[in-house]
Amino acid sequence: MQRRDFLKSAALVSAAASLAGCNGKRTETVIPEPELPVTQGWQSCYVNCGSNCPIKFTVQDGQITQLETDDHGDDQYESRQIRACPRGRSLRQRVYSDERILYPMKRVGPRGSGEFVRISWDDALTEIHQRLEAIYQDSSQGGPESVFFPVSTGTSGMKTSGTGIWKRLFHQLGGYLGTRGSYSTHQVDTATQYTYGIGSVILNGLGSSTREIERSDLVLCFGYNPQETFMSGGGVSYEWSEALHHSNAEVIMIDPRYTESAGGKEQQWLPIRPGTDAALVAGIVYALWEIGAVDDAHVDRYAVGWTEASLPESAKGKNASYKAYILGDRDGVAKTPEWAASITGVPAATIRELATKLHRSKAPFIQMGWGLQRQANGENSARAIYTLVAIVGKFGLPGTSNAVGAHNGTHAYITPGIPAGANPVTKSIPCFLWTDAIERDLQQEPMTALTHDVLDSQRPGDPTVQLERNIRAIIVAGSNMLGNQHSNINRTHRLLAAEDSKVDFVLVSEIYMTPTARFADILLPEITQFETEDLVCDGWHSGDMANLLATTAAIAPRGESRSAYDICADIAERFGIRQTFTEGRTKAEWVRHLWQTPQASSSLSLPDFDEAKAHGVYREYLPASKPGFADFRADPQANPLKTPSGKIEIYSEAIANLTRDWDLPEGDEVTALPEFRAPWEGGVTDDPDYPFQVAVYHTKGRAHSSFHSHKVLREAIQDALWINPGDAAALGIQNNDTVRVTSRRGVIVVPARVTPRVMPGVAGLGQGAWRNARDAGQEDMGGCINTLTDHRPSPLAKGCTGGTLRVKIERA
Ligand SMILES: Nc1nc2c(c(=O)[nH]1)N[C@H]1C(S)=C(S)[C@@H](COP(=O)(O)OP(=O)(O)OC[C@H]3O[C@@H](n4cnc5c(=O)[nH]c(N)nc54)[C@H](O)[C@@H]3O)O[C@H]1N2
Ligand SMILES: Nc1nc2c(c(=O)[nH]1)N[C@H]1C(S)=C(S)[C@@H](COP(=O)(O)OP(=O)(O)OC[C@H]3O[C@@H](n4cnc5c(=O)[nH]c(N)nc54)[C@H](O)[C@@H]3O)O[C@H]1N2
Ligand code: SF4
Ligand SMILES: [Mo]
Repeated sequence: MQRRDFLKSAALVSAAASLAGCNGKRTETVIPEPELPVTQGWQSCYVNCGSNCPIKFTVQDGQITQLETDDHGDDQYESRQIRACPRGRSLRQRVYSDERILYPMKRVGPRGSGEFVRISWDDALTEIHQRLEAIYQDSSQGGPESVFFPVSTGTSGMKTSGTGIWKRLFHQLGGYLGTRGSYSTHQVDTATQYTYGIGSVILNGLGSSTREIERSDLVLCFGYNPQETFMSGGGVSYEWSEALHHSNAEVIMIDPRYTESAGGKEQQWLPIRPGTDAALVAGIVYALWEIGAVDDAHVDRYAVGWTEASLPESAKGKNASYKAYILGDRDGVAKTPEWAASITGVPAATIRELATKLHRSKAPFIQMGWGLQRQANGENSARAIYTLVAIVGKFGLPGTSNAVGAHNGTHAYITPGIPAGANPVTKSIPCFLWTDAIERDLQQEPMTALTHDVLDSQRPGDPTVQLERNIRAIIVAGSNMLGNQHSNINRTHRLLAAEDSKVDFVLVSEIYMTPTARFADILLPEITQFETEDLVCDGWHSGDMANLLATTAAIAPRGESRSAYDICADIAERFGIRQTFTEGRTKAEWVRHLWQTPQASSSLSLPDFDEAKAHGVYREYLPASKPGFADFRADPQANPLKTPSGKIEIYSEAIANLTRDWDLPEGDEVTALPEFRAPWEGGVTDDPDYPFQVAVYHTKGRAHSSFHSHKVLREAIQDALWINPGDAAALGIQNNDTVRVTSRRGVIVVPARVTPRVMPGVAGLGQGAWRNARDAGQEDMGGCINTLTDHRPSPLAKGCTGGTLRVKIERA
């Protein structure tokens, strides 16, 4: 029985009893129980953290009074409750935040000023229609190619709300300029494509399950912090701690910061200068070679380019092998542990010890996170770590990992969303380059296939593809890119706020008044998930516990907020395509319809929809996968990788060809081997003006910028600049002092946290804090990392380099 029903019947019993008492037929006194207007139901924490944890809500008098987490079942490892982290538990503050946008608004001040007036929905829709129609119909400089959606991750997991709905509408209106890659993993995806043959590290089936750690004797992690980045109780952080609990493996964490994941067990923390992992790998490989621990024949069997013999014909006779690189045959620099120590900050003796440990280990579990690849040289850092896997040679065995990560590649349930349809515009740019498509005069100086990796899916491989139209309209739904999450925010501010900005129209549909919302011309209020129903399945990083949930609305929409679906249906109506957009269904009807759509890979026969809504969480444990590359190891001929050679490509002929064809900006270099190249504002750069590197990280206090407005989280997890006690003393900085942090792009003002948990010469800063500056170039009192970062893309992937920066730190 539901608690609600139980309460009702209890109330009826006591009412009956007291009535009986009045009639004088019974004598005992029964205290009447009031009937509580309490309802409970299920919601989800939709956010881009990789999971979608179930949330149980209680509503009283039309207000959400309490949130709890998954409470089903016996909570054993294989039937575990998918408990929400503190962020999910704080979601009441999302619904009732002071920052909620409750009415449509129109900008009155300059762009970015945040000055708006309230307007009616009717006026908002009319203006959106007029502005968009003007741009779509301008055949000289407008048209679909000039409409743009920045990367939008805030509604990940939603099936009938959020970004996907907006994209459906815009596909039907004529499309928009496409993007490729993500801010998350563009460099490591590219590295994985060229080295292992698959262009994504997420849900690709290549990696090992975290549970392999139970059978490992050495866990070696490069910038991997699952306890903070994958916090779902159903997911990877739980698997990680359980696996370590059942394992005798030695754990070594290579990270500029001593992270949450490094605490608790007997582990070794090796602080490393940001952006130098490829040098560390080279030093380790040299040390392995030095002690005779590399079996050339074994490596050559599985990989291309360790020895001269395994190089492709085009590369032979040029000292182009990785071994030649290590020994310095081409550049005269042997990549000894001493060489690596001078770059990375990891002592040479420690590098030699590490090599010995890898040599002795029977089952090394080598893993990497992605902070190390959100860097100027991120592709080569990731490729170098894959190279270490190949050269150590112990992959595909129980207890090992090939460094791809804990992505089993198996979803038990895939709930379809309202189909977004295809984008009629076939041209796309790497997602990080959108501000260039505003800044450059593309009619004079187009972005091309060879300069900016512009692609046209209808003309694959065509080097003459180019983008000649600037971005004129920006549609933001589920993203904080304009004001916070894209690098060098002061530059974006200037581009959008200029009197003569090429961008004619910025439409933002949001829940909160975010730094991006402040740039809107028209700002629309969207509902939160608690004000609607939807379907949820596990996310892109839910580990081996899958889940499925039908959610219900807890409360009526606040203010005049509306669902993306209803807003888009009304815009579609103005364009005369309402029926095409809705297919005759309301949002609620879509949810029911989608539930009845056969599940792509579910092993569960789905119950009736209404029953499911009352039931809550369905879960399915996915048996731990075999270690990544098991089949490839067993028989590399029969089970080749999807690379051109079928092997692990340490040397990439495809990249060598790009270096010949591409037109790279000065200072950029793309190398056929994963050679170390110092990042432009790197640790080996001697820069007295900006003496500190910054280790940028994803903090447990937010998912990116989402949750920033939850005051309870801001109190619990201080946004502060980590600084080593030695550095702090030299600068006269004490714990909690306010500091001014300056880069070549901007200034932030934040408290300092003096802690030995960050290495000397490096400061630590969590990303995602909301920028707080009215004008471009003004000091940012909110402490947003992207006030400091540079917008220069990485050379190969053209990805986000938001972890490469140097700063100056002073007491404010
Ligand atoms: N709590 C929380 N969880 C999240 C997110 C969030 O914002 N908050 N975001 C989600 C998303 S979308 C993503 S993409 C993932 C991000 O997952 P990651 O990219 O893996 O997370 P980061 O914290 O950026 O980086 C991981 C670690 O790398 C370290 N590091 C930085 N630079 C270097 C380097 O050059 N070398 C080495 N060895 N280490 C380095 C950082 O100090 C950090 O501890 O997390 C997801 N989960
Ligand atoms: N320097 C630096 N920059 C980074 C990173 C870094 O490590 N360093 N990390 C990068 C990474 S990995 C990522 S994934 C990106 C993430 O950057 P974004 O994709 O911008 O993600 P969020 O900051 O979470 O912003 C999501 C927005 O969606 C809104 N939202 C939530 N629900 C709804 C809804 O139902 N409807 C609508 N319309 N909006 C909704 C939220 O209020 C929030 O403002 O940031 C990147 N930026
Ligand atoms: S782990 Fe992610 S999905 Fe789960 S409650 Fe936390 S932020 Fe939400
Ligand atoms: Mo991300």
